[in-house]
Amino acid sequence: MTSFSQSFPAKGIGRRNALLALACCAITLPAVAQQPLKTLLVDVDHRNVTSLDGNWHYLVDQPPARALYSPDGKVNDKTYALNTHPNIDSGPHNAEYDFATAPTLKVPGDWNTQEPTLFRYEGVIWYQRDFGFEPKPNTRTFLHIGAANYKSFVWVNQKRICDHEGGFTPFDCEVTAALKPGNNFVVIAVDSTREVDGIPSVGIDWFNYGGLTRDVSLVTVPMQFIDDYDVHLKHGSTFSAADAKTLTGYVHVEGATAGTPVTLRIPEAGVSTTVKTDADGRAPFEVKASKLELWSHETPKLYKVELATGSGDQQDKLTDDIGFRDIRVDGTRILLNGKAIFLQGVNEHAEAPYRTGRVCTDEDVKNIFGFLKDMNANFVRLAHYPHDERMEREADRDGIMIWSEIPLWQHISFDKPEVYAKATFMLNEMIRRDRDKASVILWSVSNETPNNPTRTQFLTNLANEARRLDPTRPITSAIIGPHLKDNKMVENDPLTNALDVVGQNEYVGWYDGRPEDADNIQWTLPQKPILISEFGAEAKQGNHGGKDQRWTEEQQVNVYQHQFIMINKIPQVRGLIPWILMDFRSPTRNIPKLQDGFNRKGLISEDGKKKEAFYLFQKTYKEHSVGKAE
Ligand code: GCB
Repeated sequence: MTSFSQSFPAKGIGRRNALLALACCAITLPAVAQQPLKTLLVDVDHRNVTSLDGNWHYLVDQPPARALYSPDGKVNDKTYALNTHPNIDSGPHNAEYDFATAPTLKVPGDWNTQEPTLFRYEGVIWYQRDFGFEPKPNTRTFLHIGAANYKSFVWVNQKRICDHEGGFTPFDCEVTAALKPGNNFVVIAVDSTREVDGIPSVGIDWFNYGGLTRDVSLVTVPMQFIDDYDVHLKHGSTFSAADAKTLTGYVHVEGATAGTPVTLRIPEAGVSTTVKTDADGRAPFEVKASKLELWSHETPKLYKVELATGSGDQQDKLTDDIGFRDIRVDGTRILLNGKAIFLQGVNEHAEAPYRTGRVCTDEDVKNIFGFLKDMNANFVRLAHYPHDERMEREADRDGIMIWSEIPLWQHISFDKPEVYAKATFMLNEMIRRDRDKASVILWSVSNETPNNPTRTQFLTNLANEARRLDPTRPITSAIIGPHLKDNKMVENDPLTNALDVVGQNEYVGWYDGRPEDADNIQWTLPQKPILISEFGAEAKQGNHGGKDQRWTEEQQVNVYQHQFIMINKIPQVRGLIPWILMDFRSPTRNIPKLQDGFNRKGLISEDGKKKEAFYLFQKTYKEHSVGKAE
């Protein structure tokens, strides 16, 4: 529990105590026996797949989850995973569960908002569904799970296939050997229990929605197949718009022997080339486009990229829609295609507008982007974990830039090597899924972590790992502290040294001081691009009163107006990211009538009603009246 005894710059004593209390009472469950999964398929949403979305039977395995975990903490393969039908009416009485007659939950979807009795349930739920399948010779089949919160244990036809830890990134389990012609079934136990050594850990300020929260499918591919690729504009030491025509990257062919040909075609850009894999199945390339329009907020141009390897029935062919652009930091500026930009953004949790629950449909994404466009935003921070891939797809099409982060939130067990290993898994999965999305301009490694040497070392290593995985994007993190003292705020967290762009969270006017204190604050900040990555105040939509009256829309506006005065005086601020677009569920927000289980810092209520502060940002962003690109 070292991480919880470390000193942490809490914004409010009450909040801090709440986190500590959660930490003491958490039960530590057995760690998942996670093996690095062999592969992770990218671009699954463009492949021809067999969708397993729809109704799945479910059974609740209430804590201590004795069907899933044996008393020694091991995962039990011989209970519900077998999906045997019990002799309920006759014969020897052998088992007391039955999926066939069990109720169903929709996949994708969290369980909490689908069934009232599961609303506050945190624990294990077993999912089961039948599916028909006709295996084809010389193919391999993967079960692709878009995300399941938090741990998953997967069986197909009674065989344990894989385990996965991490609630917000995709994973693939190979099921080729387990499938048979005709009827098959899959059983997935999902455990949403928070753990001290999990990422995130136990104390979070959002709702821990459990379940198979994203799309599930079966993906059949030839014996050698494209499982990963990176096609991007060459990222040299300098950028010149006139020369920006070279595309580079790699295509990885799983199972390929050295010398396997791979073709890359982008007809509209005049690209057509064939390259060969090395002994690791990786085919690096560098190719010149005859013409190339760069992706930007104003011109979100996407190209059809075609990749292919193999021939006849062993051909694997993929298409993707990819934009090409250059993002880099120069001194205190952020340059997109060589041009200094100012990010007019907002934070967003993956909370579905109107219906509430985890975002998982096209409709949810359409509603969120409707708000972003209405607000005149060009940027969104997807807090505090990777969101549904639909978000990046829509952002690519709409020209909205994205900050994407892993759920390394506040206190986690920074002293444990196994937690570092988990963090690198999650980072890998996030970058791998979205590295070909032009909209993603920043990877973030963490949010508001306690300032101490163990943490700093952990996150410095992680930031370097992110750069190793993707040398083309700046790395950031949201930092909290300093606190207001004598009109001064001095940011001296050494973690800033490891970052290209510094996310500065601060809540002057809400957790810290009075709104008007902001006017005279003198900030000392690193000479790097700074994004004010969280700031704001709570207001209950429809609650009106004086500008100094807490919880009113007027006070929320007042806080932001004073923030704007302060921000306009900080020369290296390159973006505004108010906390937060929409009110979101958080079980720790327990003031009746005002919060009712929601964090009310939204500019919009959970049922889609805009607060006054929304209109303030709409106008400010339209007029570009706060902040400068250089
Ligand atoms: C923060 C956290 C965010 C919280 C927010 C708040 O600093 O990063 O996750 O929800 O403050 O409302 O307190």
